[in-house]
Amino acid sequence: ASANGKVRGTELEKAGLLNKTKIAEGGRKLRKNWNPSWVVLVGNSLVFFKDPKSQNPDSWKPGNSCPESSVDLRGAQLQWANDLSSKKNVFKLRTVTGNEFLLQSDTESLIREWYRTIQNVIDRLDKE
Ligand code: I3P
Repeated sequence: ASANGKVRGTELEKAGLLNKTKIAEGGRKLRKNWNPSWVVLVGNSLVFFKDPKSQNPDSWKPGNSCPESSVDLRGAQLQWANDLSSKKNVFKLRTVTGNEFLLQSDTESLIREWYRTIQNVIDRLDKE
């Protein structure tokens, strides 16, 4: 645990609403199904919630809510993917297990900020 009492790797880094679709599972292509998702970057994971109640800042904490799914960012790859969608401001996240997600926002500054923050976590994990 660090000086402020939080166990390293469990700090909330970022949270917000993005459009999300999963496009592959274990390398197998899936049919797109875009949905708004409350996305939380905490420690080494990106956690997805579909419940709007999850937007309460306390609800991401362990035991307080039920995430839809969670992605381990260790070894993950990020790339801009405007060629993979008719939507603008889209990037693709690929996990080591071959799961692929597209994340999108109409607000360019917002999606850039997410890209940068997730890439920083991936880079940090690569160096461990
Ligand atoms: C898909 C839906 C998606 C679209 C996708 C379509 O149709 O319109 O929104 O992705 O395009 O196939 P359906 O609802 O019938 O499954 P984008 O919004 O990202 O363009 P795609 O097949 O070219 O990926």
